Amino acid sequence: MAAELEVYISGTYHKKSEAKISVYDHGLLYGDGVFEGLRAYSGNVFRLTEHIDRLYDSARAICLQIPMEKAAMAEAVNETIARNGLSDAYVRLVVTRGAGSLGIDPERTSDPQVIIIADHIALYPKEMYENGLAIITSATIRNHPAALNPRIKSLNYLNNVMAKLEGKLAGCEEALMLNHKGEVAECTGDNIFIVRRGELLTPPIDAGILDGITRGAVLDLAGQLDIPMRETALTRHDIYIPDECFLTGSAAEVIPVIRVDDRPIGDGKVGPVTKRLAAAFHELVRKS
Ligand code: PXG
Repeated sequence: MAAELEVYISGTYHKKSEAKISVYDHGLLYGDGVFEGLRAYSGNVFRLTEHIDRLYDSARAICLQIPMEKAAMAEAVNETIARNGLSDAYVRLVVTRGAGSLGIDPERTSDPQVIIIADHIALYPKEMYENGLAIITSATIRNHPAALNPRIKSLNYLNNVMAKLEGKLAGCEEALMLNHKGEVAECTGDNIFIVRRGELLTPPIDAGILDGITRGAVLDLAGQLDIPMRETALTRHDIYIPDECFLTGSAAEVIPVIRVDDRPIGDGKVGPVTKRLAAAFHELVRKS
């Protein structure tokens, strides 16, 4: 596409190079805001309603009033994709607390900003979808639910950024985060699943994780494919001994994991249940 992408900011479109937000915005100053990452396939946003519901729930949890109705938000997302001539796209929806005076107090702000970016995303190289990803367990734990609940997709991702950095420094594209109890939570931007003796296992939401929309879709697919599944607390032990392991996320989709902390998972190759679910997921998003 020749034309420069356009970004939606609170009702108007700006060229990507000119799309700007105030340096006094508390989204920048304090990470005070929420976001969503969505995918469109052939012009259709996958599970748009669920993403918008989660965005409004995140906002509500931090007492941030989004200055538009959900229906208008959905329309703005679709319009941003269409206006940019995109059909397969990644959409980043951001709502900031807005510009204010210095000081943490959210009451010192006014005018929350709604930003919609439609662009492309490539989180992992194609080769890793075929042959699997190596991950490490990060020493950085997931946010304690009593501090900043991981269900809130807030602009405070520094904890996850630090864990991702640990992964990168160890030569891995993703890193597993444990929760404050030492149980498996999720990766920095993806939920985690394992397969053990034919059963699909994933940590429950109360392990302190994001209620992933791809995670939910994969659990639905497992039900439809008669793959036994359970949401259950997992430890590092469980993650070291399964037959298969994979991650899910809007950006990542379904990506196999073949090594954890340098230990091979199963036979070190992408397993059959992972392949089945990845194929079913691709079919689902393409007909959504
Ligand atoms: N856990 C965390 C911490 C996430 O941030 C997921 C799980 C997967 O959730 P969904 O609903 O997407 O299945 C996420 C989502 C990025 C990027 O830019 C990250 C996500 C989504 C889109 C883009 O790295 N993470």
